[in-house]
Amino acid sequence: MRAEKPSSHDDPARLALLRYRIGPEAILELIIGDITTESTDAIVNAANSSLLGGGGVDGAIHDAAGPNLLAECQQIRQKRGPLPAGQAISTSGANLPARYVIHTVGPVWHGGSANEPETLASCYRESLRIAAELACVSISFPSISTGAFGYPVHDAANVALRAVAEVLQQPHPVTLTRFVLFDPRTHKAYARAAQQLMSIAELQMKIECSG
Ligand code: AR6
Repeated sequence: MRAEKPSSHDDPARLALLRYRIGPEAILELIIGDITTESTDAIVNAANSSLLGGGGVDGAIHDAAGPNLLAECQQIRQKRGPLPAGQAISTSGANLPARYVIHTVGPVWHGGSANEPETLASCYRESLRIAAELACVSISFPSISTGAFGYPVHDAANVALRAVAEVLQQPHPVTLTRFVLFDPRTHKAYARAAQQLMSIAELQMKIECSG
């Protein structure tokens, strides 16, 4: 992973844009913002197993998407039951700018010895797998599990970025992965994790220039 300078085409309204290159052609971005306004092909929802909505980013996505999103979630829920943590499913984007919403369930933080890192990594891997199946080239993630589910944000940022970087090291249909972080503290945690990740030799990451 290499850091890249934002280009002159970037929207100046993008707060705190940091950009990195992963592997041959994937771009990873960190911004501060509201994921419901993103026009990437897919946005990811940090849902709960019921799939029937909730607070935080889940509530914001359902509010912005309108009732058709809930209706789709209800149908999926009826068909397959609750969604286990670490898994993901997709719906349309309903009234959102994004074409699809990928709903995943992060782990509730129980202190770190209940497989939380593996479950959290699985959320990111599964979301990218589904995005590829849907032929998406771009996806936006929130910081899964670091709100109501209580996952410490620095640890979650490391797990999240590493999981994404490992997938995108290989050729992948998704070439833009954007983390839309809701507050400066979360953005800072992800920026720090990105910095650490760039020095991990086995992921072949090195800094090219700083954004
Ligand atoms: N855009 C981007 N990020 C947001 C937004 C937004 N509009 N709103 C909040 N965040 P949380 P979790 C951030 O609690 O920890 C729900 O009730 C928020 O600041 O939304 O995975 C679900 O139904 C935080 O950094 O998700 C589940 O029951 C991050 O999103 C439960 O919460 C995640 O916080 C899931 O908990």
